[in-house]
Parts: sequence; structure tokens; C-alpha cells
Amino acid sequence: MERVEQTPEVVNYVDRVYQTVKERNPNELEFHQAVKEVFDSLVPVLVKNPTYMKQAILERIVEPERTISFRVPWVDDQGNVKVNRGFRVQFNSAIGPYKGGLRFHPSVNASIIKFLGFEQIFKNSLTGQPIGGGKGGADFDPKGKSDLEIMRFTQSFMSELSKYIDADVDVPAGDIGVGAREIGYMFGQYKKMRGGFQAGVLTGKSIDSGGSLARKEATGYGTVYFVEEMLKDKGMSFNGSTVTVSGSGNVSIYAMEKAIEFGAKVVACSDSGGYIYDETGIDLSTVKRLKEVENKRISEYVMEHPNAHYFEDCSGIWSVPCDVALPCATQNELDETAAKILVANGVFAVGEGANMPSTHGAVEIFLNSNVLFAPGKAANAGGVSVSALEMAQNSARIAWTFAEVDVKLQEIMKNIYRNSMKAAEDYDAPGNLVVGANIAGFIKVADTMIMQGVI
Ligand code: NDP
Ligand code: 2IT
Repeated sequence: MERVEQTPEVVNYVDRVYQTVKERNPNELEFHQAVKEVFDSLVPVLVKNPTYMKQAILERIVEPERTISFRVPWVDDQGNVKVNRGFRVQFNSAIGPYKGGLRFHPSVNASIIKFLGFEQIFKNSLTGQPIGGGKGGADFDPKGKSDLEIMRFTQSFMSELSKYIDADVDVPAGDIGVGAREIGYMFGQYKKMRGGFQAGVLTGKSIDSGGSLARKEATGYGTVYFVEEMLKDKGMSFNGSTVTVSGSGNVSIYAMEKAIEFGAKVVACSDSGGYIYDETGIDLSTVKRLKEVENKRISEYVMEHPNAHYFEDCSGIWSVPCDVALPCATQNELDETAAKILVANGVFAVGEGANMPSTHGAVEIFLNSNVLFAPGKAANAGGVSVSALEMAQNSARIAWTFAEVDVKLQEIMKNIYRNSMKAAEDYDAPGNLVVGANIAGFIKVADTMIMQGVI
């Protein structure tokens, strides 16, 4: 380990670029937050490699290569015409085609999509696969919509998005509110408009449309593989631990599944309405049926498990004592107050399955309290990794078995852990995976941008 001085020139330079980001993107608080978190890690990198400053890498990397915003008109079941706003931010294609999910949630706006797209650049770089960073979505609320409404909306969304994507240009996938059903309708619409079966244009497809086995499980499993690696380094493991997992969507369900398989007892999970606490360990088959099949609220769990408890206010989940906490719902769902409660209750590891679920203040508390902390852009990279494996299978016109994909996923998560730990060590922040993941993800993209010239 080499001591890298944080010179005032570089600190001021990074702050100047950050202030410009704030001025140029007013009111985009989530985007500012994501940029600041990465920039805070990069000072020693710039001190060691001033070329990045000369080449204006920071100024370039915060500016999306292309931003698309579009109208999404559709007709509801009563015949009313509705209009939503669609987005696709093609952030960085230095190391591969833009890659990243689509989110359908009423809170979606330019700030949310830009924060997610920015994070995706570094996450995708960490996977070691040839994928650039992008993200998209719409301020559409899928809750309470009929299947036909979902189909009409997604078809309208894809009618416009199809002009900007291609297997070698930009490959969207799912995120909040976008799962197998939505990807299915979007793939169908793309196929119809394109007039050809181009499987590699979307990932997260159903298996018979060219999807990959284990993609559905990949983000949740990957998060648990990453955290298990982190625990193993300290002589610990999920086995015998008590775990809380926020959310009860795609990431949360498969994080719970793998944690239970590794011998943990998962005692709490949530949705945006509230959380359930089941002292005896959550019955995952009930959660899966309620959420994956019946589209119901998590509160219904207690009807079938009368010994479990339901509490309104989803943020209350962090007051449940646990050894390992896995925030797997949404951004900024775990704040400073929640972090203090977790620490007071003896949490020893936190692994982010969601994107930026912990606020800056919460992360500081975990790091200062010696809680093992796995940041989202490293810990939740399993989803996009298996998406890249899906692209590879589509290109080769082959299909790997579940076990083949799962073994590759485990290898990828271990590599991300090792590379992030090494970068942290190299830049004088041993054990700090926030710094390590940001640096390891950044260097590869920055070096490639320099090699490709000023474009
Ligand atoms: P889903 O739509 O499948 O599930 C989201 C879950 O989080 C639901 O339980 C939802 O509850 C809850 N939730 C959403 N918004 C809020 C909110 N504002 N407050 C409280 N709870 C909320 O999404 P995913 O599981 O796919 O995504 C979860 C997180 O993981 C997101 O941050 C996403 O960006 C990230 N991620 C997803 C990947 C993937 O492959 N899908 C890959 C990497 C990261 P409700 O149903 O009540 O809205
Ligand atoms: O945040 C993410 O990494 C995702 N939503 C998955 C992206 C993908 O392309 O699979």
C-alpha cells in the first residue's frame, strides 16, 4: 500500500467539476448524489494519474453521450388517452454498447434515470464484461393496471425506443416495475417493428424468446454471493445469521432465496406499504406466490401466517435486529437514523441489492462503525452480468444450463470483490469497498476513453 496525498489542487479541481455538474443539472438531487459519491473516491486516482485531468475525463464522464426523452401516449381500459414521459440515457459506450435496465415507476424523472445510468457505467465496468452504461424508463405506474393496459403502454414505449436501440448499440433490460411480462411485450413490439428476430436487443427475455437461465435469480443471488465472500474474509458466513431484506420484488426474493439456502434465517421483508416480521423465518413460497403470481401486497402474508406481524411504514424494517441487512428496494431507503439503529442492534454486514439504497450519511455511519459494507454498484452487478451472458448466448445462438450460468455468476461476483478490495488497498483505503469499487470501475473506463480519443 502506498500513501497517496490528497493535494489541495486536485481536491479543488474535483469540487469545481462537481459544482459545474450541479449548475448544469439543477434540481437533479439523485444525480448529484451519485456523482459526488464517485468523485469523493477519485481524488487519489487523479493525484497519481494527472492525465485524467488533462484529458477532462471527469468533465466528459458526467455528460451522457446522448439523452432521449419522449412522449408515450396510450389508451386505458375505459378509452381515456393517457400520456407518460419516457427516457433513455445513453451514458457511456467506451467499453461496449450501452447496457442497463428500464424502470417504470411514478417517481421516474431525468434525475433518477441519470443517477442510475451514471452508476451503471462503473458497475458494468466492474463486471469485466464488454458493456457500457445506460438506463431508461417512464413515469408510468404499473400498480393497478390491467394486463392489456400494460401491453398497450409497453408497445407505445417501445415504438419510440426502438429507433435508438440495437444489439450493438444499446441493450435495455428490466428494473423496478419491469419484469418478464414487460420485457416480453417490448421484445414482441421490437420484433414486429424491426421485421426480424434480433434476440440480443433486450435481456431478461423469457427462455423461449432467447432469455438466459438464471437471469431472473442473478441480481439477488449475486448480492448474496458477494456478501458471503466479504463475510468469509472475516471468518464469518450467512450460515446461522439473522437477515432482513427490504423489498419483495425480483432482487429481494432471490436474495432471500440464496441467503436461506446458505443457512440464514430471513426474518423481515417489505414493500412500499410496510414490512412483515416473522420471527420463525419468512416462508418464501408464500412471498413468491403473493408477489410473483397474485400481484398482492406483502401485508397479505400475515393472513396465512398469523404468528407473523405486519407494520405500516416500510422504513421501519431497519429497526428489526439482524446480523446482515440487505436493502433491495429502492434509492435512499436507508438513512442515517436507520443506519444508527442497525448499528446499535449489532448489524455486522450490509449488502446493497438495490441501487444507492443507503444515503451518504448512512454509508458514513457503517464505514465508521466497522460494519462490512458492500456498495450496490459492486454487490448488485450480478443482474447485469448475467444480462451480458445472455447477450453472449444470443450472439452464439446457444443456451447454457442453469448451473453453467450460475458458476460464471459466482466467478464474476468473486472477481468484483477481489478487484474492488485490491483497488481499495492500492489507493490507501484498505477494506473500503465504496472507494475500491468506484476506483476499479473508473480506471478501466477512463483509460479506454483516452485510448479512443476526444470523442
Ligand atoms: P421490483 O419492481 O421487482 O421490486 C421493487 C420492490 O421494491 C418492491 O417490493 C417495491 O414495493 C419496493 N419499492 C419500490 N419503490 C419503493 C419505494 N419508493 N419505497 C419502498 N419500497 C419500494 O424491482 P427490482 O427488485 O428489480 O429492483 C429493486 C432494486 O434493485 C432497484 O433499486 C433496482 O434499481 C435494483 N436493481 C435491479 C436489478 C434487476 O436485475 N432487476 C439489477 C440491479 C439492481 P411496491 O411493490 O410496493 O412498489
Ligand atoms: O441496475 C441494474 O443493473 C439493472 N437493472 C440490470 C441491468 C441489465 O441490463 O440487466
